[in-house]
Amino acid sequence: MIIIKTRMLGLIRGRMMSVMAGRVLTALPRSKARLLTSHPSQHLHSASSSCQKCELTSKRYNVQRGKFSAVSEHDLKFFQELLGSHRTVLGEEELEGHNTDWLRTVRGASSVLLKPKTTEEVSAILSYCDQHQLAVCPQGGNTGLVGGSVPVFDEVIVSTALMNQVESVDTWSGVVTCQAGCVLEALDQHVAQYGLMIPLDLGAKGSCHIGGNVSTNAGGLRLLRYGSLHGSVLGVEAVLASGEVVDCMSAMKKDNTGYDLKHLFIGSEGTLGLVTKVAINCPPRPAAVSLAFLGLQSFDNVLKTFKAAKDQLGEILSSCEFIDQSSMECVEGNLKIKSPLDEYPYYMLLETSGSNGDHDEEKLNNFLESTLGSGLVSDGTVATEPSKMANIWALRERIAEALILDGYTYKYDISLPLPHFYKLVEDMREHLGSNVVRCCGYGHVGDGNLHLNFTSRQYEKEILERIEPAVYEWTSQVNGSISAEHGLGFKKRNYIHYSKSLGAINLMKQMKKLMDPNGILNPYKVLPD
Ligand code: FAD
Ligand code: 2HG
Ligand code: ZN
Repeated sequence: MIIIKTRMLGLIRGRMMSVMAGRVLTALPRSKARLLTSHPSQHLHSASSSCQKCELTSKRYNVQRGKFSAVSEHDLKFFQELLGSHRTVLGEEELEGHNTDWLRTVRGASSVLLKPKTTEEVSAILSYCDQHQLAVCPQGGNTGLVGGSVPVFDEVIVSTALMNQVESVDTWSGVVTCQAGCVLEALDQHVAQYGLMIPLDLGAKGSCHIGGNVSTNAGGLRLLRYGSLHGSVLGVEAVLASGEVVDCMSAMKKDNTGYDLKHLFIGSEGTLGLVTKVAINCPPRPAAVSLAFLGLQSFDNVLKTFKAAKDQLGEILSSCEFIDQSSMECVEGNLKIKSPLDEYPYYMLLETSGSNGDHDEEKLNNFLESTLGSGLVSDGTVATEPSKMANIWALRERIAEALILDGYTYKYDISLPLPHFYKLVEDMREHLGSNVVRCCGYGHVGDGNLHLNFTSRQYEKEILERIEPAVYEWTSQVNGSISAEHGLGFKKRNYIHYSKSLGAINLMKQMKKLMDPNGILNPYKVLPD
Protein backbone atom coordinates (compact mmCIF):
# COMPACT_ATOMS: atom_id res chain seq x y z
CA MET A 1 0.00 0.00 0.00
CA ILE A 2 1.38 3.41 -0.92
CA ILE A 3 0.41 6.35 1.22
CA ILE A 4 1.42 9.77 -0.07
CA LYS A 5 1.98 12.31 2.65
CA THR A 6 0.47 15.72 3.21
CA ARG A 7 0.33 18.57 0.75
CA MET A 8 -1.33 21.97 0.87
CA LEU A 9 -4.08 22.67 -1.64
CA GLY A 10 -5.37 26.21 -1.81
CA LEU A 11 -6.92 28.25 -4.56
CA ILE A 12 -5.52 27.13 -7.86
CA ARG A 13 -2.21 28.87 -8.40
CA GLY A 14 -1.73 31.11 -11.38
CA ARG A 15 -5.44 31.81 -11.71
CA MET A 16 -6.42 35.30 -12.62
CA MET A 17 -8.39 37.01 -9.90
CA SER A 18 -10.19 40.24 -10.47
CA VAL A 19 -11.65 42.62 -7.96
CA MET A 20 -14.92 44.38 -8.50
CA ALA A 21 -16.47 46.67 -5.94
CA GLY A 22 -14.15 45.32 -3.27
CA ARG A 23 -15.01 41.72 -3.98
CA VAL A 24 -12.69 39.05 -5.23
CA LEU A 25 -14.17 37.32 -8.21
CA THR A 26 -12.59 33.95 -8.54
CA ALA A 27 -11.80 32.74 -12.00
CA LEU A 28 -13.14 29.30 -12.78
CA PRO A 29 -10.82 27.54 -15.16
CA ARG A 30 -11.62 24.52 -17.30
CA SER A 31 -10.98 21.28 -15.56
CA LYS A 32 -8.07 19.06 -16.48
CA ALA A 33 -10.17 16.26 -15.12
CA ARG A 34 -12.40 16.08 -18.09
CA LEU A 35 -9.86 16.93 -20.71
CA LEU A 36 -6.61 15.52 -19.42
CA THR A 37 -4.61 18.51 -20.63
CA SER A 38 -4.45 22.07 -19.43
CA HIS A 39 -6.60 24.90 -20.73
CA PRO A 40 -6.69 28.63 -20.70
CA SER A 41 -8.52 29.95 -17.68
CA GLN A 42 -12.03 31.22 -17.91
CA HIS A 43 -13.03 34.11 -15.79
CA LEU A 44 -16.17 33.80 -13.80
CA HIS A 45 -17.78 37.09 -13.04
CA SER A 46 -20.18 37.03 -10.19
CA ALA A 47 -21.91 40.34 -10.42
CA SER A 48 -24.16 42.21 -12.78
CA SER A 49 -22.45 44.93 -14.70
CA SER A 50 -23.86 47.57 -12.35
CA CYS A 51 -22.15 45.80 -9.42
CA GLN A 52 -24.44 47.39 -6.85
CA LYS A 53 -24.43 46.15 -3.27
CA CYS A 54 -27.56 44.08 -2.83
CA GLU A 55 -30.10 44.84 -0.14
CA LEU A 56 -29.53 43.27 3.30
CA THR A 57 -31.22 39.87 3.54
CA SER A 58 -32.78 40.70 6.89
CA LYS A 59 -34.53 43.70 5.31
CA ARG A 60 -35.50 42.21 1.95
CA TYR A 61 -36.94 39.09 3.54
CA ASN A 62 -38.06 40.70 6.80
CA VAL A 63 -36.26 38.20 9.04
CA GLN A 64 -36.40 38.28 12.85
CA ARG A 65 -32.93 38.05 14.45
CA GLY A 66 -32.51 35.07 16.81
CA LYS A 67 -31.65 35.66 20.46
CA PHE A 68 -27.90 35.53 19.92
CA SER A 69 -25.25 37.76 21.45
CA ALA A 70 -23.47 40.36 19.35
CA VAL A 71 -19.69 39.97 18.97
CA SER A 72 -17.96 41.98 21.71
CA GLU A 73 -14.41 43.26 22.17
CA HIS A 74 -13.96 40.45 24.67
CA ASP A 75 -14.94 37.88 22.01
CA LEU A 76 -12.55 39.41 19.48
CA LYS A 77 -9.76 39.20 22.01
CA PHE A 78 -10.42 35.48 22.43
CA PHE A 79 -10.39 34.89 18.64
CA GLN A 80 -7.23 36.95 18.19
CA GLU A 81 -5.44 35.07 20.94
CA LEU A 82 -6.46 31.76 19.36
CA LEU A 83 -5.75 32.56 15.70
CA GLY A 84 -3.64 35.70 15.68
CA SER A 85 -4.90 38.92 14.16
CA HIS A 86 -4.21 37.98 10.51
CA ARG A 87 -6.58 35.00 10.77
CA THR A 88 -9.22 37.06 12.57
CA VAL A 89 -10.44 39.23 9.71
CA LEU A 90 -12.30 42.44 10.58
CA GLY A 91 -13.62 45.39 8.59
CA GLU A 92 -16.61 45.96 6.33
CA GLU A 93 -14.61 46.06 3.12
CA GLU A 94 -12.57 42.96 3.95
CA LEU A 95 -15.75 41.06 4.75
CA GLU A 96 -17.83 42.33 1.80
CA GLY A 97 -17.19 39.27 -0.41
CA HIS A 98 -17.87 36.91 2.50
CA ASN A 99 -21.13 38.64 3.47
CA THR A 100 -22.54 38.50 -0.08
CA ASP A 101 -23.40 35.37 -2.06
CA TRP A 102 -22.02 34.58 -5.54
CA LEU A 103 -25.31 35.53 -7.15
CA ARG A 104 -25.38 38.86 -5.29
CA THR A 105 -28.89 38.19 -4.11
CA VAL A 106 -28.43 37.93 -0.33
CA ARG A 107 -26.23 39.93 2.02
CA GLY A 108 -25.43 39.64 5.70
CA ALA A 109 -23.64 41.99 8.05
CA SER A 110 -21.03 39.92 9.85
CA SER A 111 -18.19 41.86 11.42
CA VAL A 112 -15.74 38.98 11.85
CA LEU A 113 -14.38 36.17 9.70
CA LEU A 114 -12.25 33.45 11.30
CA LYS A 115 -9.75 31.31 9.40
CA PRO A 116 -8.82 28.23 11.43
CA LYS A 117 -6.17 25.82 10.12
CA THR A 118 -6.88 22.76 12.26
CA THR A 119 -9.76 20.74 13.67
CA GLU A 120 -8.61 21.75 17.17
CA GLU A 121 -8.97 25.44 16.29
CA VAL A 122 -12.45 24.85 14.85
CA SER A 123 -13.35 23.00 18.03
CA ALA A 124 -12.11 25.87 20.23
CA ILE A 125 -14.05 28.44 18.13
CA LEU A 126 -17.34 26.53 18.20
CA SER A 127 -17.07 25.66 21.88
CA TYR A 128 -16.51 29.37 22.68
CA CYS A 129 -19.36 30.52 20.41
CA ASP A 130 -21.74 27.97 21.92
CA GLN A 131 -20.91 29.06 25.46
CA HIS A 132 -21.31 32.73 24.57
CA GLN A 133 -24.45 32.38 22.39
CA LEU A 134 -22.69 33.58 19.24
CA ALA A 135 -24.22 32.38 15.96
CA VAL A 136 -21.86 30.91 13.33
CA CYS A 137 -21.99 30.66 9.55
CA PRO A 138 -19.62 27.99 8.12
CA GLN A 139 -18.22 29.04 4.77
CA GLY A 140 -16.26 27.19 2.09
CA GLY A 141 -15.77 28.70 -1.37
CA ASN A 142 -19.00 30.75 -1.10
CA THR A 143 -20.33 29.44 -4.41
CA GLY A 144 -23.61 28.16 -2.93
CA LEU A 145 -26.75 29.18 -4.81
CA VAL A 146 -29.40 29.15 -2.08
CA GLY A 147 -28.08 31.77 0.33
CA GLY A 148 -26.72 29.23 2.83
CA SER A 149 -23.08 30.29 2.75
CA VAL A 150 -23.39 33.87 3.96
CA PRO A 151 -24.72 35.23 7.24
CA VAL A 152 -28.24 36.60 7.48
CA PHE A 153 -27.40 38.98 10.34
CA ASP A 154 -24.06 39.24 12.13
CA GLU A 155 -23.12 35.56 12.47
CA VAL A 156 -19.41 34.84 12.93
CA ILE A 157 -18.13 33.49 9.60
CA VAL A 158 -15.88 30.45 9.98
CA SER A 159 -14.04 29.90 6.71
CA THR A 160 -12.26 26.68 5.69
CA ALA A 161 -9.97 28.59 3.30
CA LEU A 162 -6.80 27.66 5.21
CA MET A 163 -7.79 24.06 5.91
CA ASN A 164 -6.37 22.79 2.65
CA GLN A 165 -4.07 19.86 3.42
CA VAL A 166 -4.25 16.52 1.66
CA GLU A 167 -3.42 13.96 4.31
CA SER A 168 -3.03 10.85 2.21
CA VAL A 169 -3.79 9.10 -1.04
CA ASP A 170 -4.11 5.34 -0.78
CA THR A 171 -3.27 4.19 -4.27
CA TRP A 172 -4.46 0.61 -3.64
CA SER A 173 -7.96 1.51 -2.60
CA GLY A 174 -8.10 4.88 -4.38
CA VAL A 175 -9.11 6.77 -1.23
CA VAL A 176 -8.02 10.36 -0.64
CA THR A 177 -8.15 11.84 2.86
CA CYS A 178 -8.00 15.61 3.18
CA GLN A 179 -9.09 18.71 5.05
CA ALA A 180 -12.40 20.36 4.18
CA GLY A 181 -10.94 23.50 2.62
CA CYS A 182 -9.25 21.83 -0.37
CA VAL A 183 -10.51 23.45 -3.55
CA LEU A 184 -12.26 20.83 -5.67
CA GLU A 185 -10.21 21.42 -8.80
CA ALA A 186 -6.90 21.45 -6.91
CA LEU A 187 -7.83 18.21 -5.17
CA ASP A 188 -8.72 16.64 -8.49
CA GLN A 189 -5.38 17.72 -9.95
CA HIS A 190 -3.61 16.27 -6.92
CA VAL A 191 -5.19 12.81 -7.25
CA ALA A 192 -4.63 12.92 -11.03
CA GLN A 193 -0.93 12.29 -10.31
CA TYR A 194 -1.93 8.84 -9.13
CA GLY A 195 -4.27 8.08 -12.04
CA LEU A 196 -7.35 8.90 -9.96
CA MET A 197 -10.15 11.47 -10.17
CA ILE A 198 -12.55 13.09 -7.71
CA PRO A 199 -15.97 11.66 -8.61
CA LEU A 200 -17.54 15.13 -8.70
CA ASP A 201 -17.22 17.95 -11.20
CA LEU A 202 -19.08 21.24 -11.38
CA GLY A 203 -18.77 24.69 -12.90
CA ALA A 204 -17.59 26.18 -9.60
CA LYS A 205 -14.72 23.67 -9.28
CA GLY A 206 -12.01 26.37 -9.22
CA SER A 207 -13.53 27.99 -6.11
CA CYS A 208 -15.71 25.56 -4.16
CA HIS A 209 -14.22 23.55 -1.30
CA ILE A 210 -14.60 19.81 -0.87
CA GLY A 211 -16.12 20.46 2.59
CA GLY A 212 -18.71 22.76 0.97
CA ASN A 213 -19.39 20.08 -1.65
CA VAL A 214 -19.96 17.47 1.04
CA SER A 215 -22.06 19.84 3.16
CA THR A 216 -24.33 20.58 0.19
CA ASN A 217 -24.18 17.04 -1.22
CA ALA A 218 -23.33 18.66 -4.55
CA GLY A 219 -24.38 16.73 -7.64
CA GLY A 220 -22.75 18.19 -10.74
CA LEU A 221 -22.02 17.01 -14.24
CA ARG A 222 -21.06 13.36 -13.64
CA LEU A 223 -23.51 12.13 -11.00
CA LEU A 224 -24.99 9.99 -13.77
CA ARG A 225 -21.77 7.97 -13.85
CA TYR A 226 -20.31 8.18 -10.33
CA GLY A 227 -23.40 8.57 -8.15
CA SER A 228 -24.00 10.97 -5.26
CA LEU A 229 -21.54 11.92 -2.52
CA HIS A 230 -23.57 9.76 -0.13
CA GLY A 231 -21.91 6.88 -2.01
CA SER A 232 -18.45 8.31 -2.69
CA VAL A 233 -17.73 9.87 0.71
CA LEU A 234 -16.39 7.11 2.95
CA GLY A 235 -15.50 9.19 5.99
CA VAL A 236 -16.27 12.56 7.58
CA GLU A 237 -14.79 14.35 10.58
CA ALA A 238 -17.02 17.13 11.89
CA VAL A 239 -17.11 19.48 14.85
CA LEU A 240 -20.42 19.84 16.66
CA ALA A 241 -21.71 23.16 17.99
CA SER A 242 -20.41 22.23 21.45
CA GLY A 243 -16.90 21.88 20.06
CA GLU A 244 -16.96 18.10 20.32
CA VAL A 245 -15.13 16.41 17.45
CA VAL A 246 -17.06 13.55 15.82
CA ASP A 247 -14.62 11.21 14.10
CA CYS A 248 -16.36 9.16 11.40
CA MET A 249 -13.21 9.01 9.28
CA SER A 250 -13.31 5.37 8.29
CA ALA A 251 -11.69 5.00 4.89
CA MET A 252 -13.10 1.50 4.49
CA LYS A 253 -15.51 0.81 1.66
CA LYS A 254 -17.55 -1.43 3.93
CA ASP A 255 -18.31 -0.49 7.53
CA ASN A 256 -21.60 -1.54 9.07
CA THR A 257 -20.80 -0.74 12.68
CA GLY A 258 -23.98 0.92 13.86
CA TYR A 259 -25.62 4.08 12.53
CA ASP A 260 -23.72 5.63 9.63
CA LEU A 261 -23.45 9.10 11.15
CA LYS A 262 -21.37 10.63 8.37
CA HIS A 263 -24.53 10.86 6.27
CA LEU A 264 -25.93 13.43 8.72
CA PHE A 265 -23.21 15.85 7.69
CA ILE A 266 -23.54 15.17 3.96
CA GLY A 267 -26.08 17.70 2.69
CA SER A 268 -26.97 19.30 6.04
CA GLU A 269 -25.47 22.62 4.90
CA GLY A 270 -23.55 23.43 8.07
CA THR A 271 -26.55 23.20 10.38
CA LEU A 272 -25.49 20.06 12.27
CA GLY A 273 -21.70 20.39 12.39
CA LEU A 274 -18.72 21.93 10.68
CA VAL A 275 -17.04 19.38 8.40
CA THR A 276 -13.26 19.46 8.95
CA LYS A 277 -12.01 16.35 7.09
CA VAL A 278 -13.29 13.91 4.48
CA ALA A 279 -12.26 10.58 2.97
CA ILE A 280 -13.36 10.11 -0.64
CA ASN A 281 -13.37 7.08 -2.87
CA CYS A 282 -11.74 8.09 -6.17
CA PRO A 283 -12.35 6.12 -9.36
CA PRO A 284 -9.56 5.62 -11.93
CA ARG A 285 -9.11 8.58 -14.22
CA PRO A 286 -10.43 7.73 -17.69
CA ALA A 287 -7.81 7.45 -20.43
CA ALA A 288 -10.16 8.56 -23.20
CA VAL A 289 -12.91 11.18 -23.19
CA SER A 290 -15.20 12.17 -26.09
CA LEU A 291 -17.97 14.71 -26.19
CA ALA A 292 -20.95 14.82 -28.54
CA PHE A 293 -22.91 18.05 -28.93
CA LEU A 294 -26.33 17.60 -30.47
CA GLY A 295 -29.14 19.79 -31.81
CA LEU A 296 -32.71 18.49 -31.49
CA GLN A 297 -36.14 19.65 -32.61
CA SER A 298 -38.31 18.47 -29.71
CA PHE A 299 -38.01 17.62 -26.02
CA ASP A 300 -39.49 14.24 -26.79
CA ASN A 301 -36.45 13.63 -28.98
CA VAL A 302 -34.19 14.66 -26.07
CA LEU A 303 -35.71 11.95 -23.91
CA LYS A 304 -35.55 9.32 -26.66
CA THR A 305 -31.92 10.25 -27.32
CA PHE A 306 -31.07 9.87 -23.64
CA LYS A 307 -32.69 6.45 -23.63
CA ALA A 308 -30.78 5.47 -26.79
CA ALA A 309 -27.53 6.72 -25.22
CA LYS A 310 -28.09 4.56 -22.14
CA ASP A 311 -28.84 1.55 -24.34
CA GLN A 312 -25.98 2.01 -26.80
CA LEU A 313 -23.25 3.73 -24.76
CA GLY A 314 -24.14 2.21 -21.38
CA GLU A 315 -20.88 1.65 -19.54
CA ILE A 316 -18.97 4.56 -21.13
CA LEU A 317 -21.65 7.27 -20.82
CA SER A 318 -20.33 9.76 -18.23
CA SER A 319 -22.57 12.79 -18.65
CA CYS A 320 -25.92 13.67 -20.22
CA GLU A 321 -26.68 17.39 -20.10
CA PHE A 322 -29.33 19.53 -21.71
CA ILE A 323 -29.63 23.19 -22.81
CA ASP A 324 -32.73 24.90 -24.23
CA GLN A 325 -32.65 27.60 -26.87
CA SER A 326 -33.24 30.44 -24.43
CA SER A 327 -30.26 29.35 -22.26
CA MET A 328 -28.12 29.06 -25.38
CA GLU A 329 -29.12 32.58 -26.50
CA CYS A 330 -28.10 33.83 -23.06
CA VAL A 331 -24.65 32.23 -22.99
CA GLU A 332 -23.95 33.18 -26.63
CA GLY A 333 -25.33 36.70 -26.28
CA ASN A 334 -24.03 37.66 -22.83
CA LEU A 335 -20.67 35.87 -22.88
CA LYS A 336 -20.01 35.81 -26.63
CA ILE A 337 -19.23 32.08 -26.68
CA LYS A 338 -19.99 30.56 -30.06
CA SER A 339 -21.92 27.33 -30.52
CA PRO A 340 -20.56 24.97 -33.19
CA LEU A 341 -24.16 24.16 -34.26
CA ASP A 342 -26.91 26.22 -35.90
CA GLU A 343 -29.95 27.21 -33.85
CA TYR A 344 -32.10 24.42 -32.43
CA PRO A 345 -34.87 24.43 -29.80
CA TYR A 346 -32.87 21.94 -27.69
CA TYR A 347 -29.26 20.84 -27.33
CA MET A 348 -27.63 17.90 -25.59
CA LEU A 349 -24.10 17.14 -24.42
CA LEU A 350 -23.25 13.46 -24.21
CA GLU A 351 -19.86 12.62 -22.80
CA THR A 352 -18.18 9.23 -22.85
CA SER A 353 -15.23 8.27 -20.67
CA GLY A 354 -13.40 4.98 -20.95
CA SER A 355 -10.11 3.21 -21.19
CA ASN A 356 -9.92 2.72 -24.95
CA GLY A 357 -10.32 5.80 -27.16
CA ASP A 358 -10.77 3.92 -30.46
CA HIS A 359 -13.43 1.68 -28.97
CA ASP A 360 -15.32 4.61 -27.39
CA GLU A 361 -15.17 6.79 -30.51
CA GLU A 362 -16.44 3.95 -32.64
CA LYS A 363 -19.36 3.42 -30.27
CA LEU A 364 -20.15 7.12 -30.17
CA ASN A 365 -19.98 7.43 -33.96
CA ASN A 366 -22.31 4.44 -34.39
CA PHE A 367 -24.69 5.99 -31.89
CA LEU A 368 -24.66 9.30 -33.76
CA GLU A 369 -25.14 7.59 -37.10
CA SER A 370 -28.23 5.79 -35.84
CA THR A 371 -29.81 8.77 -34.05
CA LEU A 372 -29.11 11.14 -36.95
CA GLY A 373 -30.36 8.51 -39.39
CA SER A 374 -33.62 7.99 -37.51
CA GLY A 375 -34.17 11.75 -37.20
CA LEU A 376 -34.05 11.77 -33.40
CA VAL A 377 -31.05 14.08 -33.60
CA SER A 378 -31.05 16.86 -36.20
CA ASP A 379 -27.38 17.80 -36.13
CA GLY A 380 -24.32 16.87 -34.11
CA THR A 381 -20.60 17.17 -33.70
CA VAL A 382 -18.11 15.03 -31.78
CA ALA A 383 -15.03 16.49 -30.09
CA THR A 384 -12.08 14.61 -28.65
CA GLU A 385 -9.64 17.49 -28.82
CA PRO A 386 -9.37 19.24 -25.43
CA SER A 387 -9.84 22.78 -26.73
CA LYS A 388 -12.97 21.86 -28.70
CA MET A 389 -14.43 19.97 -25.74
CA ALA A 390 -13.64 22.95 -23.51
CA ASN A 391 -15.56 25.29 -25.81
CA ILE A 392 -18.59 23.01 -25.84
CA TRP A 393 -18.51 22.53 -22.06
CA ALA A 394 -18.30 26.31 -21.60
CA LEU A 395 -21.66 26.64 -23.38
CA ARG A 396 -23.19 24.51 -20.65
CA GLU A 397 -21.13 25.33 -17.55
CA ARG A 398 -21.21 29.09 -17.95
CA ILE A 399 -24.98 29.59 -18.29
CA ALA A 400 -25.31 30.52 -14.59
CA GLU A 401 -22.66 33.20 -15.08
CA ALA A 402 -24.30 34.45 -18.30
CA LEU A 403 -27.71 34.76 -16.61
CA ILE A 404 -26.30 37.10 -13.95
CA LEU A 405 -25.48 39.59 -16.68
CA ASP A 406 -29.21 40.02 -17.40
CA GLY A 407 -29.57 41.64 -13.94
CA TYR A 408 -31.27 39.58 -11.20
CA THR A 409 -31.60 35.77 -11.37
CA TYR A 410 -34.47 33.81 -9.78
CA LYS A 411 -32.95 30.32 -9.59
CA TYR A 412 -34.76 26.98 -9.23
CA ASP A 413 -33.16 23.56 -9.04
CA ILE A 414 -35.84 20.93 -9.44
CA SER A 415 -35.96 17.13 -9.67
CA LEU A 416 -38.75 15.92 -11.93
CA PRO A 417 -39.94 12.67 -13.47
CA LEU A 418 -38.62 12.88 -17.05
CA PRO A 419 -42.02 13.01 -18.82
CA HIS A 420 -42.74 16.27 -16.93
CA PHE A 421 -39.23 17.69 -17.21
CA TYR A 422 -39.65 20.47 -19.78
CA LYS A 423 -43.38 21.08 -19.25
CA LEU A 424 -42.54 23.04 -16.09
CA VAL A 425 -40.45 25.49 -18.15
CA GLU A 426 -43.23 25.91 -20.70
CA ASP A 427 -45.93 26.42 -18.06
CA MET A 428 -43.86 28.92 -16.09
CA ARG A 429 -42.94 30.80 -19.26
CA GLU A 430 -46.63 31.19 -20.02
CA HIS A 431 -47.41 32.07 -16.39
CA LEU A 432 -44.80 34.86 -16.29
CA GLY A 433 -45.13 36.18 -19.83
CA SER A 434 -43.35 39.47 -20.45
CA ASN A 435 -42.81 40.15 -16.73
CA VAL A 436 -39.38 38.55 -17.00
CA VAL A 437 -36.45 39.12 -19.33
CA ARG A 438 -35.86 35.40 -19.68
CA CYS A 439 -37.28 32.04 -18.62
CA CYS A 440 -34.96 29.20 -19.47
CA GLY A 441 -34.30 25.56 -18.64
CA TYR A 442 -31.11 23.52 -18.70
CA GLY A 443 -29.40 20.98 -16.51
CA HIS A 444 -28.61 17.40 -15.73
CA VAL A 445 -31.36 15.73 -17.74
CA GLY A 446 -29.71 12.33 -17.25
CA ASP A 447 -30.41 12.71 -13.51
CA GLY A 448 -33.88 14.26 -13.92
CA ASN A 449 -32.49 17.56 -12.59
CA LEU A 450 -33.86 20.73 -14.22
CA HIS A 451 -32.24 24.14 -13.69
CA LEU A 452 -35.10 26.56 -14.21
CA ASN A 453 -34.08 30.20 -14.23
CA PHE A 454 -35.84 33.53 -14.68
CA THR A 455 -34.18 36.91 -14.99
CA SER A 456 -35.25 40.53 -14.64
CA ARG A 457 -33.24 43.74 -14.82
CA GLN A 458 -33.34 44.04 -11.03
CA TYR A 459 -34.92 42.21 -8.09
CA GLU A 460 -38.71 42.58 -8.07
CA LYS A 461 -40.75 41.23 -5.20
CA GLU A 462 -43.84 40.93 -7.44
CA ILE A 463 -41.99 38.63 -9.82
CA LEU A 464 -40.74 36.49 -6.94
CA GLU A 465 -44.30 36.20 -5.63
CA ARG A 466 -45.54 35.15 -9.06
CA ILE A 467 -42.91 32.40 -9.23
CA GLU A 468 -43.12 31.15 -5.62
CA PRO A 469 -44.93 29.10 -4.47
CA ALA A 470 -46.34 28.32 -7.97
CA VAL A 471 -43.14 26.58 -9.08
CA TYR A 472 -43.05 24.47 -5.89
CA GLU A 473 -46.74 23.54 -6.12
CA TRP A 474 -46.24 22.37 -9.70
CA THR A 475 -43.21 20.32 -8.66
CA SER A 476 -44.92 18.77 -5.68
CA GLN A 477 -47.93 17.74 -7.75
CA VAL A 478 -45.74 15.49 -9.90
CA ASN A 479 -43.81 14.20 -6.85
CA GLY A 480 -40.62 16.03 -7.78
CA SER A 481 -38.13 17.63 -5.40
CA ILE A 482 -37.92 21.40 -4.88
CA SER A 483 -34.15 21.12 -4.42
CA ALA A 484 -32.31 18.54 -6.47
CA GLU A 485 -28.70 19.43 -5.68
CA HIS A 486 -28.27 23.01 -4.38
CA GLY A 487 -29.90 22.46 -0.98
CA LEU A 488 -32.41 24.63 0.87
CA GLY A 489 -30.08 27.18 2.46
CA PHE A 490 -31.82 30.42 3.37
CA LYS A 491 -33.99 30.88 0.29
CA LYS A 492 -35.83 27.56 0.10
CA ARG A 493 -36.15 26.51 3.73
CA ASN A 494 -39.75 27.62 4.16
CA TYR A 495 -40.80 25.50 1.17
CA ILE A 496 -39.39 22.22 2.53
CA HIS A 497 -42.92 20.89 3.13
CA TYR A 498 -43.45 20.66 -0.64
CA SER A 499 -40.93 17.81 -0.69
CA LYS A 500 -40.85 16.40 2.85
CA SER A 501 -43.58 15.09 5.14
CA LEU A 502 -44.40 16.74 8.47
CA GLY A 503 -43.04 13.66 10.26
CA ALA A 504 -39.72 13.94 8.44
CA ILE A 505 -39.46 17.69 9.16
CA ASN A 506 -40.19 17.11 12.85
CA LEU A 507 -37.49 14.45 13.08
CA MET A 508 -35.04 16.84 11.40
CA LYS A 509 -35.89 19.49 14.02
CA GLN A 510 -35.28 16.98 16.82
CA MET A 511 -31.92 16.06 15.32
CA LYS A 512 -30.99 19.72 15.13
CA LYS A 513 -31.96 20.17 18.79
CA LEU A 514 -29.87 17.17 19.80
CA MET A 515 -26.76 18.15 17.85
CA ASP A 516 -26.95 21.92 18.27
CA PRO A 517 -29.15 22.63 21.33
CA ASN A 518 -28.49 26.39 21.26
CA GLY A 519 -29.09 26.63 17.52
CA ILE A 520 -25.86 28.52 16.83
CA LEU A 521 -24.90 26.65 13.64
CA ASN A 522 -26.10 28.38 10.48
CA PRO A 523 -29.36 29.73 11.91
CA TYR A 524 -32.16 30.74 9.47
CA LYS A 525 -31.01 27.96 7.09
CA VAL A 526 -32.45 24.59 5.95
CA LEU A 527 -35.19 24.18 8.58
CA PRO A 528 -38.38 26.26 8.26
CA ASP A 529 -39.12 29.23 10.54
P1 FAD B 1 -20.29 27.39 0.30
O1 FAD B 1 -21.02 28.04 -0.81
O2 FAD B 1 -19.28 28.18 1.00
O3 FAD B 1 -21.34 26.82 1.36
C1 FAD B 1 -22.45 26.07 0.96
C2 FAD B 1 -23.19 25.57 2.22
O4 FAD B 1 -22.39 24.63 2.91
C3 FAD B 1 -23.48 26.65 3.23
O5 FAD B 1 -24.68 26.34 3.89
C4 FAD B 1 -22.32 26.58 4.19
O6 FAD B 1 -22.67 27.06 5.48
C5 FAD B 1 -22.04 25.10 4.21
N1 FAD B 1 -20.63 24.75 4.40
C6 FAD B 1 -19.57 25.08 3.64
N2 FAD B 1 -18.47 24.49 4.10
C7 FAD B 1 -18.82 23.77 5.18
C8 FAD B 1 -18.13 22.93 6.08
N3 FAD B 1 -16.83 22.69 5.97
N4 FAD B 1 -18.83 22.34 7.08
C9 FAD B 1 -20.17 22.56 7.22
N5 FAD B 1 -20.86 23.34 6.39
C10 FAD B 1 -20.20 23.94 5.37
N6 FAD B 1 -23.94 22.71 -7.22
C11 FAD B 1 -24.23 21.45 -7.61
O7 FAD B 1 -24.70 20.66 -6.80
N7 FAD B 1 -24.04 21.04 -8.90
C12 FAD B 1 -23.53 21.87 -9.85
O8 FAD B 1 -23.38 21.48 -11.00
C13 FAD B 1 -23.19 23.20 -9.46
N8 FAD B 1 -22.67 24.05 -10.36
C14 FAD B 1 -22.37 25.33 -9.97
C15 FAD B 1 -21.85 26.20 -10.92
C16 FAD B 1 -21.55 27.50 -10.57
C17 FAD B 1 -20.96 28.42 -11.60
C18 FAD B 1 -21.78 27.94 -9.24
C19 FAD B 1 -21.46 29.35 -8.83
C20 FAD B 1 -22.30 27.08 -8.30
C21 FAD B 1 -22.60 25.77 -8.65
N9 FAD B 1 -23.13 24.87 -7.72
C22 FAD B 1 -23.43 23.58 -8.11
C23 FAD B 1 -23.40 25.29 -6.34
C24 FAD B 1 -22.16 25.23 -5.41
O9 FAD B 1 -20.99 25.34 -6.12
C25 FAD B 1 -22.15 23.96 -4.61
O10 FAD B 1 -23.23 23.96 -3.73
C26 FAD B 1 -20.86 23.73 -3.82
O11 FAD B 1 -20.88 22.42 -3.31
C27 FAD B 1 -20.68 24.72 -2.66
O12 FAD B 1 -19.36 24.60 -2.16
P2 FAD B 1 -18.65 25.82 -1.42
O13 FAD B 1 -17.36 25.37 -0.90
O14 FAD B 1 -18.63 27.01 -2.30
O15 FAD B 1 -19.65 26.05 -0.22
C1 2HG C 1 -25.18 23.95 -12.99
O1 2HG C 1 -25.46 22.77 -13.16
C2 2HG C 1 -25.32 24.54 -11.62
O2 2HG C 1 -24.69 24.66 -13.89
C3 2HG C 1 -26.01 25.88 -11.62
O3 2HG C 1 -25.94 23.65 -10.75
C4 2HG C 1 -27.45 25.79 -12.02
O4 2HG C 1 -27.52 28.06 -12.61
C5 2HG C 1 -28.16 27.10 -12.23
O5 2HG C 1 -29.37 27.17 -12.10
ZN1 ZN D 1 -26.39 21.75 -11.62
